[in-house]
Amino acid sequence: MALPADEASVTISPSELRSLRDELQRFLLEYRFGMQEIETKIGILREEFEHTHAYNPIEHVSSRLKSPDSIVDKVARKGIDPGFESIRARVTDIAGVRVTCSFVTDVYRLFDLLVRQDDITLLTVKDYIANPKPNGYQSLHAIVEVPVFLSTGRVEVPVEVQFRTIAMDFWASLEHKIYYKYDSQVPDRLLAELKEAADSAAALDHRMERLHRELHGPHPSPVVAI
Ligand code: 0O2
Repeated sequence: MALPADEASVTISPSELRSLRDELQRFLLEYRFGMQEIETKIGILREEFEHTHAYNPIEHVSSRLKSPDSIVDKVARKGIDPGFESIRARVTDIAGVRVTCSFVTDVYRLFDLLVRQDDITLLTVKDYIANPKPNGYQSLHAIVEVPVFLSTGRVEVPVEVQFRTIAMDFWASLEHKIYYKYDSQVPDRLLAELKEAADSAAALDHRMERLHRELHGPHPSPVVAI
């Protein structure tokens, strides 16, 4: 069933509404399972890394499913056909996992260890660490597809995985709050200060990693083959 494109002119019966609700729940369930698969993979890497190298490269992991409201906003903003199939094809960040690492090296190491797993398909990468956004935002974004095995068979579910350091995470969450508070109309003075703060965060990341190396020597090398 397609979602109504013009909400003002549509009348839906209670049974149609129930069926639409069931379809939406079923649609979102696949993304929840995909998200759980990625969380499990990250959890295994974290535990195994700690066990093998006595080092934990992950500070914390969080995840979220996009709310139906945010999906509808994105569909409208990007002019996507409002049916489940086109949303499935075009909105690839319905399931999101954020991995906050200790150091920049860990960000790339974790990314590498995840995408080299042979059931994972890497769809896109955006490296906002090598190429920060003009506002200063940094993170490594990957859209990956992970298989989920349902009673009806195997489905490939896209999950957006964001890898970042604690300093990048601190900056992004403050910037997000400022945007929300100013309803996206942030004064220029604050924008300039946010950009400076992003540069300071990047310098701090660099410095902390150098200090860490001085204390502990180079990081353990990544596993060569999985
Ligand atoms: P939420 O609540 O985190 O889901 P699009 O997602 O299609 O609009 P694009 O280019 O696909 O745009 O997305 P991109 O650049 O990969 O970034 C998507 C997500 O990265 C955002 O999700 C944010 O979580 C984060 N992000 C990107 N740029 C910024 C930024 O400048 N500041 C902050 N704080 N976060 C950013 P959503 O959907 O916006 O929100």
